[in-house]
Amino acid sequence: MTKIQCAIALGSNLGDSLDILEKTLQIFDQLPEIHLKSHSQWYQTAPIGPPQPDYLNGCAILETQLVPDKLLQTLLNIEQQSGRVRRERWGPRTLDLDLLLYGDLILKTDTLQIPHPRMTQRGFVLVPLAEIAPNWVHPVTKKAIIQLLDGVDCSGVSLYQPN
Ligand code: ROI
Repeated sequence: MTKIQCAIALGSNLGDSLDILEKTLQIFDQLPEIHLKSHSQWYQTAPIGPPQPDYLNGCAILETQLVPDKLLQTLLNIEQQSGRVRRERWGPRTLDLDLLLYGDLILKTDTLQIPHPRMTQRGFVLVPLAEIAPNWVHPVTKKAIIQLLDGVDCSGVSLYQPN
């Protein structure tokens, strides 16, 4: 079976976000069906949507043989393990995992849209993704990630500095 490279966005603004995100990378690495190829640094980002604490955001590149549905299910399971009780649409969360890109697949079902429909507008996704996959061509816009960054306001996104 062929292995597909996928891009995942990670975010947290509730609880010990740094610890939650680092543990999530470890979980990725321990799953037999997923290989963690690379991950970005963490970024502190101003919340998009209603007022709430700043987020920590980052991105990871995974290699997997899981079909998109199974990969999504795996991501949801990991979210739940990290203590997320329920998903309020724009509310704070202990862990949010979004499937951004699955090779060059374009897919739209009732439960899953790939590429992620809002990734091209979000600095908190594009900045970390450009760090690890600047030349990945977004299959819908046909633009490389680094090009997509051009049109997006990234003023609320800065490298996280632990103190
Ligand atoms: N805002 C930022 N900065 N980072 C996120 O991960 C994030 N996730 C969300 C909403 C509520 C849209 N805002 C966000 O789901």
